Amino acid sequence: MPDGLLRAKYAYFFDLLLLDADAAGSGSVADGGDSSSVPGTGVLDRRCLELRGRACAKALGHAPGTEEAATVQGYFTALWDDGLATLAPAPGERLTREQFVHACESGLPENPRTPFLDKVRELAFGLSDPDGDGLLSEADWVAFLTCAFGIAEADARTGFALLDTDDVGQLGRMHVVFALDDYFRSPEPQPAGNRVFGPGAVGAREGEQG
Ligand SMILES: [Ca+2]
Repeated sequence: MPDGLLRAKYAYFFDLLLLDADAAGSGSVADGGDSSSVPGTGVLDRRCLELRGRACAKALGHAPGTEEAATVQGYFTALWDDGLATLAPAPGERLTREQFVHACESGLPENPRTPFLDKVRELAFGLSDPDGDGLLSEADWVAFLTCAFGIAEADARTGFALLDTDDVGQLGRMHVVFALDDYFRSPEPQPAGNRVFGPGAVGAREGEQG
Protein backbone atom coordinates (compact mmCIF):
# COMPACT_ATOMS: atom_id res chain seq x y z
CA MET A 1 0.00 0.00 0.00
CA PRO A 2 1.78 3.14 -1.23
CA ASP A 3 0.45 5.48 1.48
CA GLY A 4 1.77 3.12 4.10
CA LEU A 5 5.24 3.26 2.62
CA LEU A 6 5.41 7.05 2.83
CA ARG A 7 4.22 6.93 6.44
CA ALA A 8 6.83 4.28 7.24
CA LYS A 9 9.59 6.37 5.64
CA TYR A 10 8.60 9.49 7.59
CA ALA A 11 8.42 7.56 10.85
CA TYR A 12 11.80 5.96 10.17
CA PHE A 13 13.43 9.34 9.50
CA PHE A 14 11.94 10.74 12.70
CA ASP A 15 13.35 7.84 14.68
CA LEU A 16 16.77 8.36 13.10
CA LEU A 17 16.79 11.86 14.56
CA LEU A 18 15.61 10.60 17.95
CA LEU A 19 17.89 7.63 18.27
CA ASP A 20 20.98 9.58 17.45
CA ALA A 21 20.08 12.19 20.04
CA ASP A 22 19.85 9.39 22.59
CA ALA A 23 23.25 8.10 21.58
CA ALA A 24 24.59 11.61 22.04
CA GLY A 25 23.31 11.67 25.61
CA SER A 26 20.04 13.54 25.27
CA GLY A 27 18.82 14.96 28.53
CA SER A 28 15.18 14.39 27.65
CA VAL A 29 14.73 11.36 29.89
CA ALA A 30 16.74 12.73 32.78
CA ASP A 31 14.89 16.05 32.62
CA GLY A 32 11.43 14.68 33.07
CA GLY A 33 11.94 11.06 33.96
CA ASP A 34 9.49 10.16 31.21
CA SER A 35 9.87 7.98 28.17
CA SER A 36 9.87 10.79 25.63
CA SER A 37 12.95 9.51 23.83
CA VAL A 38 11.57 6.03 23.24
CA PRO A 39 10.83 5.46 19.55
CA GLY A 40 7.14 5.54 18.87
CA THR A 41 6.35 7.83 21.76
CA GLY A 42 9.26 10.13 21.11
CA VAL A 43 9.27 13.89 20.98
CA LEU A 44 11.77 16.01 19.12
CA ASP A 45 12.72 19.47 20.22
CA ARG A 46 15.49 21.94 19.50
CA ARG A 47 17.74 20.37 22.11
CA CYS A 48 17.63 17.01 20.30
CA LEU A 49 18.95 18.68 17.16
CA GLU A 50 21.60 20.61 19.10
CA LEU A 51 22.85 17.36 20.63
CA ARG A 52 22.86 15.62 17.30
CA GLY A 53 24.79 18.47 15.73
CA ARG A 54 27.40 18.30 18.45
CA ALA A 55 27.71 14.52 18.15
CA CYS A 56 27.96 14.74 14.37
CA ALA A 57 30.70 17.38 14.50
CA LYS A 58 32.63 15.24 16.94
CA ALA A 59 32.18 12.11 14.80
CA LEU A 60 33.46 14.04 11.78
CA GLY A 61 36.57 14.90 13.78
CA HIS A 62 35.90 18.58 14.49
CA ALA A 63 36.95 19.73 17.95
CA PRO A 64 34.29 21.55 19.98
CA GLY A 65 34.38 25.31 19.53
CA THR A 66 36.05 25.25 16.14
CA GLU A 67 34.59 26.98 13.13
CA GLU A 68 34.14 23.61 11.41
CA ALA A 69 32.17 22.24 14.37
CA ALA A 70 29.99 25.35 14.45
CA THR A 71 29.23 24.97 10.74
CA VAL A 72 28.13 21.35 11.22
CA GLN A 73 26.03 22.22 14.27
CA GLY A 74 24.45 25.06 12.32
CA TYR A 75 22.95 22.65 9.80
CA PHE A 76 21.19 20.77 12.59
CA THR A 77 19.84 23.80 14.39
CA ALA A 78 18.66 25.20 11.04
CA LEU A 79 16.91 21.88 10.39
CA TRP A 80 14.99 22.48 13.61
CA ASP A 81 14.47 26.26 13.44
CA ASP A 82 13.55 26.58 9.78
CA GLY A 83 12.38 23.02 9.05
CA LEU A 84 11.05 20.76 11.80
CA ALA A 85 9.75 23.59 13.98
CA THR A 86 7.54 24.75 11.09
CA LEU A 87 5.80 21.35 11.18
CA ALA A 88 4.96 21.52 14.88
CA PRO A 89 1.34 22.41 15.75
CA ALA A 90 2.63 25.09 18.09
CA PRO A 91 5.50 26.45 15.99
CA GLY A 92 8.87 26.28 17.62
CA GLU A 93 7.85 23.95 20.42
CA ARG A 94 8.05 20.18 20.26
CA LEU A 95 7.20 17.67 17.59
CA THR A 96 5.83 14.19 18.20
CA ARG A 97 6.37 11.35 15.80
CA GLU A 98 2.68 11.34 14.87
CA GLN A 99 2.66 15.09 14.30
CA PHE A 100 5.73 14.82 12.10
CA VAL A 101 4.29 11.97 10.02
CA HIS A 102 1.00 13.79 9.62
CA ALA A 103 2.64 17.08 8.62
CA CYS A 104 4.85 15.31 6.06
CA GLU A 105 1.90 13.41 4.61
CA SER A 106 -0.13 16.55 4.14
CA GLY A 107 2.67 18.67 2.73
CA LEU A 108 5.53 16.81 1.07
CA PRO A 109 3.95 14.70 -1.71
CA GLU A 110 2.37 17.80 -3.29
CA ASN A 111 5.13 20.28 -2.63
CA PRO A 112 8.85 19.69 -3.17
CA ARG A 113 9.79 23.10 -1.77
CA THR A 114 8.73 22.78 1.84
CA PRO A 115 11.09 24.50 4.31
CA PHE A 116 11.66 21.14 6.00
CA LEU A 117 12.86 19.40 2.84
CA ASP A 118 14.97 22.42 1.90
CA LYS A 119 16.78 22.15 5.23
CA VAL A 120 17.30 18.41 4.84
CA ARG A 121 18.88 19.09 1.44
CA GLU A 122 21.10 21.83 2.84
CA LEU A 123 22.27 19.56 5.65
CA ALA A 124 22.98 16.74 3.19
CA PHE A 125 24.93 18.99 0.82
CA GLY A 126 26.82 20.73 3.59
CA LEU A 127 27.92 17.52 5.29
CA SER A 128 28.50 15.29 2.27
CA ASP A 129 30.26 17.90 0.15
CA PRO A 130 32.27 19.92 2.65
CA ASP A 131 34.58 21.34 -0.03
CA GLY A 132 31.54 22.55 -1.97
CA ASP A 133 32.70 21.41 -5.40
CA GLY A 134 29.41 19.64 -6.09
CA LEU A 135 30.96 16.16 -6.17
CA LEU A 136 30.64 13.49 -3.50
CA SER A 137 32.97 10.55 -3.19
CA GLU A 138 31.92 7.33 -1.52
CA ALA A 139 34.01 8.32 1.50
CA ASP A 140 32.20 11.68 1.72
CA TRP A 141 28.85 9.96 1.51
CA VAL A 142 29.65 7.31 4.09
CA ALA A 143 31.05 9.90 6.51
CA PHE A 144 27.91 12.00 6.15
CA LEU A 145 25.44 9.17 6.77
CA THR A 146 27.34 7.46 9.56
CA CYS A 147 28.16 10.68 11.44
CA ALA A 148 24.90 12.55 10.87
CA PHE A 149 22.35 9.76 11.18
CA GLY A 150 24.16 6.78 12.66
CA ILE A 151 23.62 4.71 9.51
CA ALA A 152 25.70 1.53 9.40
CA GLU A 153 28.74 1.93 7.16
CA ALA A 154 27.79 -1.10 5.05
CA ASP A 155 24.31 0.33 4.46
CA ALA A 156 25.77 3.70 3.50
CA ARG A 157 28.05 2.00 0.97
CA THR A 158 25.17 0.00 -0.47
CA GLY A 159 23.12 3.18 -0.80
CA PHE A 160 25.99 4.94 -2.55
CA ALA A 161 26.27 2.13 -5.09
CA LEU A 162 22.53 2.28 -5.76
CA LEU A 163 22.63 6.04 -6.33
CA ASP A 164 25.82 5.93 -8.42
CA THR A 165 23.88 4.72 -11.45
CA ASP A 166 26.67 5.70 -13.87
CA ASP A 167 29.14 3.71 -11.76
CA VAL A 168 31.72 6.49 -11.78
CA GLY A 169 32.47 6.40 -8.07
CA GLN A 170 31.10 9.88 -7.50
CA LEU A 171 27.72 11.45 -6.96
CA GLY A 172 26.68 14.90 -8.09
CA ARG A 173 24.35 17.13 -6.14
CA MET A 174 21.45 16.26 -8.40
CA HIS A 175 21.80 12.61 -7.37
CA VAL A 176 21.25 13.76 -3.81
CA VAL A 177 18.32 16.01 -4.72
CA PHE A 178 16.59 13.17 -6.57
CA ALA A 179 17.34 10.63 -3.86
CA LEU A 180 15.91 12.83 -1.11
CA ASP A 181 12.94 13.70 -3.30
CA ASP A 182 12.20 10.00 -3.79
CA TYR A 183 12.63 9.26 -0.12
CA PHE A 184 10.32 11.99 1.11
CA ARG A 185 7.84 12.22 -1.76
CA SER A 186 7.58 9.00 -3.75
CA PRO A 187 4.94 6.43 -2.75
CA GLU A 188 6.61 3.85 -4.99
CA PRO A 189 8.70 1.02 -3.54
CA GLN A 190 11.30 0.93 -6.35
CA PRO A 191 13.37 4.15 -6.22
CA ALA A 192 16.92 3.82 -4.95
CA GLY A 193 16.28 6.97 -2.92
CA ASN A 194 14.06 4.95 -0.60
CA ARG A 195 17.28 3.43 0.72
CA VAL A 196 19.21 6.65 1.08
CA PHE A 197 19.14 6.27 4.89
CA GLY A 198 19.78 2.53 4.79
CA PRO A 199 17.23 -0.24 4.13
CA GLY A 200 15.12 1.18 6.96
CA ALA A 201 11.42 1.41 6.37
CA VAL A 202 11.59 -0.22 2.94
CA GLY A 203 13.55 -3.22 4.19
CA ALA A 204 11.20 -3.70 7.16
CA ARG A 205 8.15 -3.69 4.89
CA GLU A 206 9.74 -6.14 2.49
CA GLY A 207 10.30 -8.42 5.47
CA GLU A 208 6.66 -8.14 6.49
CA GLN A 209 5.37 -8.73 3.00
CA GLY A 210 7.85 -11.35 1.92
CA1 LIG B 1 33.20 17.48 -2.81
